[in-house]
Amino acid sequence: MAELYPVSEEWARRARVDSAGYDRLYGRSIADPGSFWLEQAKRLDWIKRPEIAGDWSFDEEDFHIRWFGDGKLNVAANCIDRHLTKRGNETAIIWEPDEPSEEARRYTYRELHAEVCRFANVLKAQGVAKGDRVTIYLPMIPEAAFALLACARIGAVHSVVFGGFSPEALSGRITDCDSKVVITADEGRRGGKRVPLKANVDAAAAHAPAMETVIVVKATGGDVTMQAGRDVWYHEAAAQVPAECPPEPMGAEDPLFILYTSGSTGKPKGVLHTSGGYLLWASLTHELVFDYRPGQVYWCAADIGWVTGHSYIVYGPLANGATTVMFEGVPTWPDASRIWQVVDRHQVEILYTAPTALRALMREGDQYVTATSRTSLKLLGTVGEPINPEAWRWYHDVVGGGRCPIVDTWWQTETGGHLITPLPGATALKPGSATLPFPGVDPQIVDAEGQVLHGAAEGNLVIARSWPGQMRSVWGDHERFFQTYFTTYRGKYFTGDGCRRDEDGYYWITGRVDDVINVSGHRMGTAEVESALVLHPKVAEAAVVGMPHDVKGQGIYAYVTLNAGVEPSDDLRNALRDWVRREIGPIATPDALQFAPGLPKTRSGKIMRRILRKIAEGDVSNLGDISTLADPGVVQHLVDTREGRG
Ligand code: 6R9
Repeated sequence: MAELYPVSEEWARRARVDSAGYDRLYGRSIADPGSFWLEQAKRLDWIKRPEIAGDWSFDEEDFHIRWFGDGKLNVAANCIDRHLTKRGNETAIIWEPDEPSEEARRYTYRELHAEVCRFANVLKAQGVAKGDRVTIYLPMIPEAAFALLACARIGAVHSVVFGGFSPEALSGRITDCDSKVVITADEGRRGGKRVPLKANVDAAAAHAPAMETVIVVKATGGDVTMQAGRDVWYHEAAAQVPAECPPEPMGAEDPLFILYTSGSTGKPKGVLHTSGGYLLWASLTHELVFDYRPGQVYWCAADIGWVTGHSYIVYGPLANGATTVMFEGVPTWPDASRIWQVVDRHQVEILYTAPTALRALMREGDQYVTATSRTSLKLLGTVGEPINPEAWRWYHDVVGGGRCPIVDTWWQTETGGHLITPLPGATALKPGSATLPFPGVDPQIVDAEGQVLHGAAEGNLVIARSWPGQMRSVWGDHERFFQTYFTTYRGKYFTGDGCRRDEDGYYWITGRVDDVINVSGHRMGTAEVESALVLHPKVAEAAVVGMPHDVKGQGIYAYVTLNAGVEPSDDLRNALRDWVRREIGPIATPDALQFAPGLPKTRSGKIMRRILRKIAEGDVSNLGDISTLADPGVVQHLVDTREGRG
């Protein structure tokens, strides 16, 4: 039986929600969602308060999802302006630079207001208007937060592209949402290394004809080429505009942002989130899951390029008037003490990070942790992938000194914020379980035929009703939205995750059941890596699967069939790994690449990934039924030449 960590008496007493409180909230949210959500909506500042909560149907004939559809608000005003009278002089953002010897920078809510207004005016001066898409390709500098909020202020739709993505990946995303303006920096810094962001934008330009203007933030002072008529220095443009910009009134269902994410097939999808429901979800979950109290220093150590950075560095915390830490660097540089030093330096009380970072730090040894104080810490959080109980216990015992509850938050780019998660004053914890649904969330476990399984059960995780933070569409392809998420199990949102529910009703996410690999908490579609590989002139065919990886959770294992006459070699293997890195970005680099004269296929030509996964895992004793293969002989050959065998 799994260990149980009960809620401490102090947490039960002090927290916003205790166990009875959770039962009440959850019960009301399911029994009477209309009045429950209108009540919750009061936490936002509305220009026009909504009178309708959810209005949705997951059925094909009448498919639609709307929340607070008659409400009007501005997201940036909710994150900044409404705090000015009470907390104008309190710190909104603490920015911790890559280089530890440099001073951290702090912005009060009043300063944030001025920065965001100025940025918004620069965008307006460049012709950006309500509804226009703006691509943001920035490192983790304060301007990244300013840029998001500036878009929200004028009603432009931001699309953040992670700074680790290649020019090819960037141009695809600029083109897909037709953004005329791109915001970047001269260079980024991470772990003492420079990332040539502006040069990447220049390289992307050839394949991004929509791009007309590039706004360049001077971050490092590194050399860049400015193209006259297209490129604008941010600091020069900002000097010419006022620090006041009225917030644009937006419908609750007006788009707030697009964020591209990998699915099992095709190109990355532009996940679309709208204004009212998303902000409500980000803000409510941030307050209840982290039990956030005014004045606390809160740090989510994600990158703004991922949804975690959107919801839990920027929108959720700032909507709640929090002090949010933005960290430019990486956990392991200059050494494995960095995270804990930053915790001490800024007296961080709430820390939110990913299992992959914890595993990487754990293997460096406890001394990097115990050399620091960490007495400020009260609560720890994790996100991105299932956390193995060993890493959970290390986080709890060594990092948190046994004092801090851990909230293991399960959610997705598509869900906008946490869906299955403990509440620290309410939920007894089990290492490795995301525990129980947040109020309003109706999870079900279904079998392959869609039968709902009750009680303790294992199967696929679906969500049976809409919640305010749910994505609203795939940018430019509403049909794909419906097809991807609502056709596997009719009338339900399919998460793509496998899941077990135990006898206490706790949920245990078992990982993706589709062709998505979770590398260090980042989603990679196998199809994306395969199409990058087959672009190479020497490659005939490629199949990519996930494999277990000690630190990354999952690694990428590629099987490659070469064109006739091309000889496999170590040089070619390295060249192909580099090729993928250049096509997509470093996170997509295959960890193992095996040359395969043939791939196991059914007679109808379908690649049998089940078998490739087993070989990649090294689990070759039980390959199951291979009798349907067109040529069973290829399997033995793959087993004999497996990468990293022995
Ligand atoms: C927020 C985020 C979503 C996928 C999701 C699942 C995995 C995220 C998890 C978790 C187990 C957790 N995942 N959190 N699995 N426990 N606490 O990560 O969004 O990048 O879209 O990934 O990540 O497999 O389906 P995203």
